Amino acid sequence: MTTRHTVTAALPYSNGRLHVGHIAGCYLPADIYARYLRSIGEEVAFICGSDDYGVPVSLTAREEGREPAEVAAYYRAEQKNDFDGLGISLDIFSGTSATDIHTEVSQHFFLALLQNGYLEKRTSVQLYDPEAGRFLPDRYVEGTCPHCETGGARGDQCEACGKMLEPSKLISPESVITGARPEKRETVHWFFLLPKLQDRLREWIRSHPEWRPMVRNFSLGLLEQGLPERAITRDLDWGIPVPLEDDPDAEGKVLYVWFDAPIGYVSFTAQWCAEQEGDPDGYERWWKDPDCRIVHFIGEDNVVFHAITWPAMLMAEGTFELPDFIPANCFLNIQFPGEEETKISKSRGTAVWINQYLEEYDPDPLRYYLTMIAPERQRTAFVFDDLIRRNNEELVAALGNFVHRNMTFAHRYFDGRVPRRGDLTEEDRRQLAMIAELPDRVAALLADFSFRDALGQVMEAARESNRYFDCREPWALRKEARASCGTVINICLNTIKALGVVMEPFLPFAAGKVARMLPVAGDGLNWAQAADPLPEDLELGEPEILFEKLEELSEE
Ligand code: B3M
Ligand code: ZN
Repeated sequence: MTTRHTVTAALPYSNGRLHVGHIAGCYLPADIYARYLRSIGEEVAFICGSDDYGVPVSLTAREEGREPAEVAAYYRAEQKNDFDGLGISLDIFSGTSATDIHTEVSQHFFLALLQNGYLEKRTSVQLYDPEAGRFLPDRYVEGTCPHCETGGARGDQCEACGKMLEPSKLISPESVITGARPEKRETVHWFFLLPKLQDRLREWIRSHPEWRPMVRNFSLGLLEQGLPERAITRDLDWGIPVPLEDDPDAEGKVLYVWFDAPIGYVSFTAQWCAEQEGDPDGYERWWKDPDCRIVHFIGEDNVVFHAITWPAMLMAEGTFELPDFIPANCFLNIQFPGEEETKISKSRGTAVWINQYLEEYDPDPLRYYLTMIAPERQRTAFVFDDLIRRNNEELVAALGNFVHRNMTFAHRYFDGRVPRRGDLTEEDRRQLAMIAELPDRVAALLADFSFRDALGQVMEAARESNRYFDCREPWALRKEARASCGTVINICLNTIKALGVVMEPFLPFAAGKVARMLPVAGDGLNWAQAADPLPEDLELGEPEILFEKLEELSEE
């Protein structure tokens, strides 16, 4: 059995803050998974950092009249606050322009690929803005997608059909800087010879029937069409320099952002190992050991890069393990009151920002709602009033209520201690059986990346537990059958313990309160011991409210 897992979440471009779409896409599922693995006692490296180079950050820097490095550092810090506020339990959140380690590892990859015969220098024709006097790589050009004919497609990838593009293939291209119609000019670049790896890639993807169709079929489809050679360098002044000092062609060239970005997963792991253990080579146990499972959480627009180009880079470098699983979520749309469902968009102002949310609300309700509507297999829509409603009707009314009614009961009538468990009725046995199998039931779904269903099971268990409480009527038993009353409360407190464990990956803040209310010595609140009985007579912590009832939004 695996005991070590490298869990990564896509690197956010450091050119903006995070909104609910980012979180639902990959950061929350990755966090749920990492927390679950830790709870079952596995070793985890949960790695992320900002994606600083290339056109996205340069363009923002242009708009904001600042240097790209400054923009990257600013948004990286803001993103880190958002992650911390939501309890995204990353082991490291670095950035691709934050350290020299990333530069070194990226340049190593470039040189290894060159040496192994997977890179070749080519003279290529690129778009050039005569007014700005510069080349226009990637998103510096927009136009109509040659595949699906959607307008406004970016030069690197069409958002509508997901295909990778070349700016020179766009129909009616325009410079994003000046709006000018670009000219074609020759320039030298290094090309990644992807066709050489096509067969290996196909074989490898075929060997993973367990992947989601969105990842597997989409990638196999691209392989079917044949992979093109891709330029992995750019004429830009913001990026990692091509490490060929003796080659005049390398002057002014940097690595393509999608070349260095996934390398960030490795370089941030090395940075983390250096910081933790003083040994940057420690990253090898997370990346070069076949017994370590590598999982990349991403959004739907990043599939090509994680299922094809990044694995191809790893194959070409030759000393790394390939990813084991690539859970990709679809996009999250948004719907405002009285309006149609729409894409989340910064420029159109259709987004809910994490920092703004956290100014008013607790993180758990958002984590709950985003998991319950997770776009795991299709796009779904974020509706703020639904978040409020589900907080009130589900978190407060089912989970919070069960915990609160039992904690207050125990404090009031059992001196704030776990009462003795006596003879069991049929219902008592059924409730105990339910909590005994709950951890395995939730675990099976988590291991299968079905987070939405897993959380559904937790909530169903909470509802069933309320039914048990109501049917056993401890308030009535208290007078005529105190021992039975104690048994019921004992079973309910044990239920809270089990619920506290299985809710932790999803609702870590509430789970922290449960841990304070049931102060089990040692590491009693872990997955394996979720259903082990609480010591009788254990002194309970003060009752805490797990979830606050929220007011529906007034029209603003
Ligand atoms: N920076 C995120 C995006 O496409 C991109 C992910 C990189 S993961 C290596 O929005
Ligand atoms: Zn398209």
